[in-house]
Amino acid sequence: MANAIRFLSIDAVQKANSGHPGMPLGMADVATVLFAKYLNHNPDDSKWFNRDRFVLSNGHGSMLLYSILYLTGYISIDELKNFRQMGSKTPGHPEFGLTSGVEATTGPLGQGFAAAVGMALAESILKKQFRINHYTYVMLGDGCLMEGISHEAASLAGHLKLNKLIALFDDNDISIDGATCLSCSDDVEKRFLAYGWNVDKIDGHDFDAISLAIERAQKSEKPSLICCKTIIGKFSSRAGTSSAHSGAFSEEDIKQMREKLNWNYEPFHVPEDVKNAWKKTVERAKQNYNSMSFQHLTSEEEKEWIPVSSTGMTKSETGITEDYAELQKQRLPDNINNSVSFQCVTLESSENKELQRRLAKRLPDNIDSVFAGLKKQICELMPSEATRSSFGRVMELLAQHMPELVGGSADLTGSNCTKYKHMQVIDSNNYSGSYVHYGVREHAMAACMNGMALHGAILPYGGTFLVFSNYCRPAIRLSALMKQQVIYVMTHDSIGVGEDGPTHQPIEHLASLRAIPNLYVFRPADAVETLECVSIALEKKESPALFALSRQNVNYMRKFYFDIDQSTNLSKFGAYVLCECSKELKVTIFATGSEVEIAVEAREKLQEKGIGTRVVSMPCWRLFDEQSDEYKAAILNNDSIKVAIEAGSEMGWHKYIGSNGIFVGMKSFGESAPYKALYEHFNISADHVILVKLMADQKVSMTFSSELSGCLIDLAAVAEKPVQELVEKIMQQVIDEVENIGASKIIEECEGEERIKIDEETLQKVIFG
Ligand SMILES: Cc1ncc(C[n+]2csc(CCOP(=O)(O)OP(=O)(O)O)c2C)c(N)n1
Ligand SMILES: [Mg+2]
Repeated sequence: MANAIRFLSIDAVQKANSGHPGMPLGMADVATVLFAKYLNHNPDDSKWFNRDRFVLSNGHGSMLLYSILYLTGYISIDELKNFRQMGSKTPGHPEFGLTSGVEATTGPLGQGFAAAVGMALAESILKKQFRINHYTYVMLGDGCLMEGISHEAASLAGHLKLNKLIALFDDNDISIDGATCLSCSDDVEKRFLAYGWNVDKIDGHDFDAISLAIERAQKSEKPSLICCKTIIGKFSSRAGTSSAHSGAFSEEDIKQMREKLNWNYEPFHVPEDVKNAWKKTVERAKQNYNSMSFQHLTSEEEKEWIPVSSTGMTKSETGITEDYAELQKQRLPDNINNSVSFQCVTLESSENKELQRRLAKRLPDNIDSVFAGLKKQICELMPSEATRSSFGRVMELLAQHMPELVGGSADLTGSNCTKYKHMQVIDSNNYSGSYVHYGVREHAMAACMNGMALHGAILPYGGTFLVFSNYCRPAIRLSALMKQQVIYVMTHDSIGVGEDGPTHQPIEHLASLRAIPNLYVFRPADAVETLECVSIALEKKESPALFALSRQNVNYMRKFYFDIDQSTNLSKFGAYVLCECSKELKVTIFATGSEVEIAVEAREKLQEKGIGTRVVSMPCWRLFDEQSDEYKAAILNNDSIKVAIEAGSEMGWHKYIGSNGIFVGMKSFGESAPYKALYEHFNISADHVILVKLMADQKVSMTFSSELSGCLIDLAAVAEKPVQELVEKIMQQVIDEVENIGASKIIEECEGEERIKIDEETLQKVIFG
């Protein structure tokens, strides 16, 4: 049976002339024992809720999994023949959602392992709510264990005593560069013992040893690591060397392997007796399916009951009557009727409905009215508060109605506003809570949330500072790629962090996160927008959402939107006119989050000067991009001067404000200072917006005269007090910069004043960076 995995794997790699045969050749024996004897699964119902989860963290060995998925009836032989080809269900690395039986997208080493920790955690949390009972198996290699994320994830799993987690380590001492001793001399056993794991060391080619180790692990009270000593590329001429890791073998090599293992068949051919042996393993797994809980029930009638075994409950605890059990037995297929006794129990029909709701990711029926009630309250209250507090305000209420919400933070609970009064903390003695203290483990937190979301019936959210989203980024990318609904709560979203300084002040983060496809990055301006964005995120069932939330208080902004009926969710357009101009439209100011109030202040001042200005609040770029062309054109209004204000990187903004648009934001890292001083220092202020707008106007005349000082002097004449000071400051900056860059400059006397002449290119460089 194991050799079927071996030959299917090498046949597929040969045909594709690309792929990784070494790992399947080495781990075929371990995988065979696991799938044949232990893994509970059902190819006819691959989403069976109580199935054991199997994650291939060393995703480069995808052919091992695909071979098994073929042998157990998930995919066809043609898919194996199409390995790594366009449109096949057998891409280079396993992809969740594409291939039935693939539990997680893996390939970035270590991510699958951490996701498996999340799945095991989900099982522990849900066990009480839905009486599920399954194992999470994860296969991983040296690479996964070298990756830092494996430390965080293993440490968390050990702390939480996730004893249903069983990790099968392909302990082959080889990675791409050669022997692992080139770069690593960890004692993996001691490392995991120190994390509080149960560790076993076996010969990964000894079937009995594999069986015994899995059985020991199943009984363990701790998570288990089974170090399986294997030979990479076993039976090939490259066995035991890094050259077996990837790439097709020579024809001669393949011929010798076929001879050695007596496998005298055409490529992709599996003899009937071996096929049958694999089929039998499916029958075993299916038998458990029929006698275990949570099948996907289809008929209306059956939805009212769920058979359960292995619950550890006595007959009386199940609360079922013999009559009822009899009735359920009659519904079961004949072949297993006898193996099921009174183990059929009803879940309270409400409990079952709740499970169906959560698996389908349907929101509770009353959620619209919950949102509407809170929105009304906020509109009356008009709170000036940090958007992280607004987020907490919204989630606190929602979490009381949505038990699927499992929150957490990477040791910043109070700062992230992620834990609410009614929430119990999950710990190794009690998993019935809904809050995880992830510790300072952002990598693992994000990847575990993926695992929980993949598991089903949980909607995870977790927080850290936006600047540390970089530590979550690989997992965020995978949430987006796997279409998983995970909510990332990223507070302290700009230089508004203040005194903690540039290490804690995100600059390029919004731009880089917005670049991730399918990730909805929300940066709400106030409490109402925060509520609206949360409600949108809950509807996005196939996308992760990331909230960039302010540390500092922001004013309530929606009061500037003049509509008595505030019920429309304006944020769902991604960008909308918050303040319309009351004169002919000359300027449109776009802003997000805490900078929206600066935009509104600038608008007021420009309007006073007779310059018609509108403010567009833009809480989510992606949503705006999805609007109709007409809507986008109406908002972008290409005839007005466009200004964008965001205390972050300029990158991406010119898509909306055009190449001539004016960006007011960050061009460097921040500084350590009180936040108000920082906004002033970096010229993120209403006055600066006015100044650059006026300068932009002047630029037009600059085409006739390249005398910058003239421009500034004229400007000084029209500007009022604070702006005038700013003009002087900027003039000085210009002079300094011109000197710095050594640009040619001519200082001349003109009507008793000193003037500098510089060319327009230099001017642009100095003013606009
Ligand atoms: C995060 C990450 N870094 C690098 C790689 C590229 N890569 C793929 S497999 C591999 C070596 C992994 O070694 P091991 O897990 O021991 O696999 P084996 O060669 O034993 O199959 C590397 C570096 C990757 N897939 N993910
Ligand atoms: Mg290895």
